[in-house]
Amino acid sequence: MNHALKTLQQRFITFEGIDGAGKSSHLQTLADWLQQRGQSVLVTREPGGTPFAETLRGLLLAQSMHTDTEVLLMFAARNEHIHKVILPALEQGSWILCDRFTDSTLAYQGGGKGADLGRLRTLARWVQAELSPGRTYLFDIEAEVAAIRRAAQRNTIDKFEQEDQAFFERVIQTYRCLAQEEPGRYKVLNSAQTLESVSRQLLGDFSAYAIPYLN
Ligand code: Z5A
Repeated sequence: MNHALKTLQQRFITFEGIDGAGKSSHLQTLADWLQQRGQSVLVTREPGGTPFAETLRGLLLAQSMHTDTEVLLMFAARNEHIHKVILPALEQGSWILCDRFTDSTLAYQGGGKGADLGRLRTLARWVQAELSPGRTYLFDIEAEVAAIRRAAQRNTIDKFEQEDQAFFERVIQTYRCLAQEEPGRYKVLNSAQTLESVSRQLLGDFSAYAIPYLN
């Protein structure tokens, strides 16, 4: 592997989980932690992160489409995001905190909707080449608990949030398998605990992980 990229991508951190797991809340906690230490931080999300990819996000979250179309649009948005935002920011020495990345496609389109994982991985290799997150946090929570949190919070719901509980159970099970496959990259956080407790788990792990990569 390209040695320079291998070092740079240790600052590429992704946040994963089913909706309502709390990843967006904790992403901001980590951004604040890094900024307080004088680090350059870019907060971004998928699908999205560039004007064009945000346009695709609008379609993906609102329109019904064939699962393969959904997969291809997710990777099209990701390709833009990688080339226009992620790689340039890594080259400038920034930390990147990204709300969802390819693991979401494996979990939602693969686990949730039954798209073939082998084909998804082929597309991931094509689009990402050697790029991979250095650390991925999985906010692990039972689908039932996440649904209660979502119901308490939301006024409007997008296409994915209309899926039933069995769908979200398949998604979280897929995430758990992915985490077992790559224990060096993944850190699983028990997100059923209080916000404070989840923050402690996150910052406890991250402060140890980040030592070699802080400027
Ligand atoms: N998607 C896909 O299918 N394939 C892909 O490849 C990609 C995405 C990249 C948009 O994602 C959709 O795209 C997503 C998957 C699909 N759809 N779904 N469903 P998104 O990330 O933009 O949307 P989201 O997943 O719905 O995330 P969110 O709204 O940002 O939710 P969250 O990050 O999981 O949770 P939160 O907003 O931080 O917290 C939810 C609420 O719970 C909030 O009121 C918090 O205050 C509360 N909360 C959080 N933690 C706690 C604890 N510990 N205790 C009590 N209450 C808590």
